[in-house]
Amino acid sequence: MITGRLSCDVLLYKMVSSVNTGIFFLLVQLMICSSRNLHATINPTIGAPWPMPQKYTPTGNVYQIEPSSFRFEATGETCDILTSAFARYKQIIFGTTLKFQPDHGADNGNALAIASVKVKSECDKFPSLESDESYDLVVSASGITINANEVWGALRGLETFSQIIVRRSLQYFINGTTVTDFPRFQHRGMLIDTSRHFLSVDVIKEHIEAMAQNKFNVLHWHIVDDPSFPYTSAAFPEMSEKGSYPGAGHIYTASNVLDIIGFARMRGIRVIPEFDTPGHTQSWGKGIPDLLTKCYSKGVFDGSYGPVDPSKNTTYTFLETFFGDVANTFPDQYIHLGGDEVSFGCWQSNPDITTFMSKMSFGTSYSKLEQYYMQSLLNIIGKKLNKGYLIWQEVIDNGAMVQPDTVVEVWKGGYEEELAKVTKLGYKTLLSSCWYLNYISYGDDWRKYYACDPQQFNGTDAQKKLIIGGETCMWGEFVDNTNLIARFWPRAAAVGERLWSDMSVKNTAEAAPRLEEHRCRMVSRGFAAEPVNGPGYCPEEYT
Ligand code: CP6
Repeated sequence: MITGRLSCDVLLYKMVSSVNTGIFFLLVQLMICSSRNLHATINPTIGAPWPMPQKYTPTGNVYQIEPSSFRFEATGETCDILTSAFARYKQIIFGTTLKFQPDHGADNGNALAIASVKVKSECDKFPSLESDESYDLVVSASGITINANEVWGALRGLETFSQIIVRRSLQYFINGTTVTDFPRFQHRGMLIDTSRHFLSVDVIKEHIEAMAQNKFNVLHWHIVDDPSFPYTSAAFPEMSEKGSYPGAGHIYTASNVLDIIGFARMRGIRVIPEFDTPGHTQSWGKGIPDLLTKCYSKGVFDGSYGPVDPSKNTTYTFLETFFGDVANTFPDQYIHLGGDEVSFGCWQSNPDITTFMSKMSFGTSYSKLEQYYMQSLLNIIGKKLNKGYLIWQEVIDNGAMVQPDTVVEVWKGGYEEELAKVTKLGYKTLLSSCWYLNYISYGDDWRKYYACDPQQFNGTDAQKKLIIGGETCMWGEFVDNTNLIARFWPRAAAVGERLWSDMSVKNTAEAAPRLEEHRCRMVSRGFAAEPVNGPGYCPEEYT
């Protein structure tokens, strides 16, 4: 076991024992060591959790755990989420070695056998923006306890518990520890894009499992877009029949979607679908022929289509039925409505739109037309379907009136100004601009993701409180089943720590070895997580 104290003691010993070391160096070293011991983030530490808990205090004591006798015990509320988490974490911690694990119990006086998990309330619901994910974890000679107000905190505590256990030569050790933990931000999301390339249900589940390991709590499912429409709408099944990629199995059936939502719920992860309109909708037009704007060239329909046609009444009756089904299918209180990157060229070319514009007195302002469309859609979702919504920043930039509980996602460059602007208007805000993980480059780019802080902009404390978190995005143009996991992980873990841990946890030199250990931990759990810091290796114990 190496703790900060021990490694400092070793350093001090070396200093003192080298005869010519001056008193000055000794003092400097003493200062560094004592200041390190004041902080919980000690390096290098084996079995250090990622993301770093708010308060993490290893005691320096080490206990052994016997796989054959170890069990979890619920001492408060319990439900399916907790019992399946017990089974899952037993498997994660001891894995298949459980089968041939020799029992060391007889010769170990200091083995811990039971982890007691106490949940005060709320066990069998769906996670939400208001979920309480806080927990305490104590590992001492008198036992292992996890205390949480809600089951969501117990899940995060179980994850931390699984990380501070270290396997060495088929024996399991755990660091004596006191953890008090809660997330810095309530919304810690990851965007996947299943329109540019289809992602299988299995790969999505594998990704959700990796999210849980990194304490992310929102899967932002950008499920449809221009290239394909894999979502099976109960009300309009022709949309996926005609709009999905051809060939077998490029759709998500209703039961696939429920399966993914249920799998995520068990891990305290919300599934927020995005149905992006009025742009990014080419695939919608295959099943619903009159939905999109006909584009004209020299006064005649040229055979191509633009954004959703905002001038027709039928558009809005369609949207109400379509989103009615979406609202029933996805239990989360929020739906992402997109609203980004609307190009006006096709609208400008269409004579019916021109007539509608003058009837509505929009002049030649196509952003007024866009605003009119978004406003009507937001009213359907907010007032008729009683759901909250997330939108991309353009909707606010174009001046639409949105519900006060709207969440605005900032994704463009110049995000500091945009965060200041959107929070000044009083909206809850998410940042994703600095976390586009579909961009890849050679080297340890996790450092730049780690450095980006969503509350670093010019604003009041009240404005900063409106930042509810952030999202890392994996746009799918060059990503499918073959590379989703490796492209996300472990680079996204850097974002995971930024969104979970205290803002003072930002020293990359300190984070680097912990992230390296965490990456090995991901590999040991079967994820194809890439190397992070250049040349290196994972300990044999993890392979
Ligand atoms: N698709 C949709 C995209 C993007 C957006 N919306 C996107 C734009 C620019 C970059 C990456 C992704 N592919 N529907 C913008 C939110 Cl750099």
